[in-house]
Amino acid sequence: MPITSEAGFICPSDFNCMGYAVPASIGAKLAQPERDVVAIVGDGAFTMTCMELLTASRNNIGVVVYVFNDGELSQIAQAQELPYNRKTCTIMGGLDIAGVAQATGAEYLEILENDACPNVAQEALKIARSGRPVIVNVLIDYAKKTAFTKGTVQTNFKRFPVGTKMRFLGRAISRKITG
Ligand SMILES: Cc1ncc(C[n+]2csc(CCOP(=O)(O)OP(=O)(O)O)c2C)c(N)n1
Ligand SMILES: [Mg+2]
Repeated sequence: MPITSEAGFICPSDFNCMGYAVPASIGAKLAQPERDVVAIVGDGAFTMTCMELLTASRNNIGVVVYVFNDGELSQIAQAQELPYNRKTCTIMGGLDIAGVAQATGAEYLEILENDACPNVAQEALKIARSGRPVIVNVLIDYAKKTAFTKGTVQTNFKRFPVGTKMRFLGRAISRKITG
């Protein structure tokens, strides 16, 4: 993702703490009201702090929150599927994102296909600039493994001592065979 301006990107890069995006975007907009502020957040992380949008509505803080909605904690599911050959507890119970918008007074938009991106993004910015927060529900398909998943699995595996490597590999293979 290209970052084209100074101080143009903030994230909780220490422990990648979920729940950061919505309140952080509100804080950023309060600090620099003349700039557009856009948050990108997974549906799991959004669930943690989405009600903060009520604060944004009440105070006319126009942020745009793009929720990457796949119904799962995908980053964890992808990392677990390889060694465990199944999903453990990563499938969520279908958050009604339009309902969150209604509950908090935010505007609700959707991106259901790639082609919709430019128009919806323009519309979202327009509404946000008028002082109303906007939730954009973005349907995401994580059928392919993310670069993060590939990287962390490889890096962690490489760091294991030989004995642990063998143990993990043996378990993964036997789970693949026995299902
Ligand atoms: C507070 C907190 N708890 C747990 C984690 C571990 N964790 C990292 S990614 C992730 C799943 C994120 O799911 P979602 O927000 O839906 O994003 P997706 O991976 O599906 O795009 C979890 C549980 C974390 N980073 N922060
Ligand atoms: Mg998700």
